Amino acid sequence: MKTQVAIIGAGPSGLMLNRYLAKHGIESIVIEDRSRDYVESRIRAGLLETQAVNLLEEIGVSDRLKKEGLEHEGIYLQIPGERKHINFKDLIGYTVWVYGQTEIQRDLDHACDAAGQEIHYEVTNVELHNTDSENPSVTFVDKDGNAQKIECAVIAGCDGFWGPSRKSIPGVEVGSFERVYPFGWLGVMADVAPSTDELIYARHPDGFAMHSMRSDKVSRLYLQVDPKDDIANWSDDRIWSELSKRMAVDGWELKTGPITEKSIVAMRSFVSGKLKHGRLFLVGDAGHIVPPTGAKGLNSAANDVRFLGEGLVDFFKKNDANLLNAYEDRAKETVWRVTHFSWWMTSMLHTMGDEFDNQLQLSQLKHLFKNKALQTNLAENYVGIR
Ligand code: RFL
Ligand code: PHB
Repeated sequence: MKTQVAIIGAGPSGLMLNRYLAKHGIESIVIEDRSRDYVESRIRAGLLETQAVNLLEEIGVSDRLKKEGLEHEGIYLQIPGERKHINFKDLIGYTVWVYGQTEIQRDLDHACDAAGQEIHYEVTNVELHNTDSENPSVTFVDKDGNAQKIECAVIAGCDGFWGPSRKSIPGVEVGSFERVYPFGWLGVMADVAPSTDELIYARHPDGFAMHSMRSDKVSRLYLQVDPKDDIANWSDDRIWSELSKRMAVDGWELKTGPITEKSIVAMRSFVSGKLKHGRLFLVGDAGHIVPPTGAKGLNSAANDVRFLGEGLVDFFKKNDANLLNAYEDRAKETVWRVTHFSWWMTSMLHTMGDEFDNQLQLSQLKHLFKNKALQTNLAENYVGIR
């Protein structure tokens, strides 16, 4: 096979990039090691910032998002006894959108179907070759067991944190940073109307709790837990009672309902030492990971897609490599901003350390509840104005 860009990974990064390139008349081939069903049903992100919504609109996959998504003007932050609304729209004039990653994935898949874009699912033995030359290639074994080769001008590594692209870069460990947090999130999806109009981020002495949603009938909730805890230790009753306790405020009640999915995820921050090696470019989780407290993973992936997409358009259409060569620096500036914001939100809201740390967190939240400059700073980072 021959194409301009070989895209490894059919998650949000891979397919957003595929659609962006297609819109600009640039050809790409996508390969993915999982099945389409598996990728479509992976429950993850829910919160989209303005620039991600703009990108989806630009590549023609925002119709359902605009119809079924929920536009939110702000979030609630909470300490025991006090819930404070931070209104982004009033503070800085921007809103955010609640729309599940499963839905974005489906919309992207359907857009690829409509365009006749082939995606090779369930491939194995993916290997990258000659990435520091002008003729890189990707080899793999297709679903039917046939050995395949894609010859291309550029490889986009959109294969998430565990994929082969980053690992293929010599010396990538140099300048890579990782922080593994001593807690995880237990996430549940429940068939019950949300008990709140906008997201609640609650700090509680027993641990962080969060209330998000997917629609007016489906709630998404999270609890801070030990990352090594076994989900089997968490009955539905125990989950609801812990959520109700950690999010309690006078006059408010958490509605409960059937839990349809529950799992525990570890939390880490990671920034790759390199996002580029010759003609290989890392996009999204392949190059960087944040804890979900700032809702930045998918949003910064969209940011990478725009920067790489712009670089590739100049490269293929104007024979100008300047923007493409600037990709790593442009992307990393945002990556470090969201890395700091996600770390800050995580550190302020999760229970860790001793009583001194607890008092510092509480003091910071109380200060934020009163101080408009701090609220504006949070709002700008949360909606992604950079
Ligand atoms: P993905 O989604 O991991 O997709 C990578 C794809 O590459 C495939 N792959 C391979 N393909 C071919 N060959 C191989 N050898 C391959 N190895 C892997 C994988 O199967 C997969 O399909 O990365 P991508 O596309 O960069 O997208 C990143 C986002 O998925 C991620 O950042 C977000 O989900 C993070 N995140 C959130 N981000 C937000 O912006 N807002 C949120 O509200 C938000 N909430 C969350 C989140 C992540 C969470 N978890 C589970 C970590 C909430 C949670 C709980
Ligand atoms: C979600 O809806 O899954 C979600 C929203 C905001 C976050 C994290 C997760 O910060």
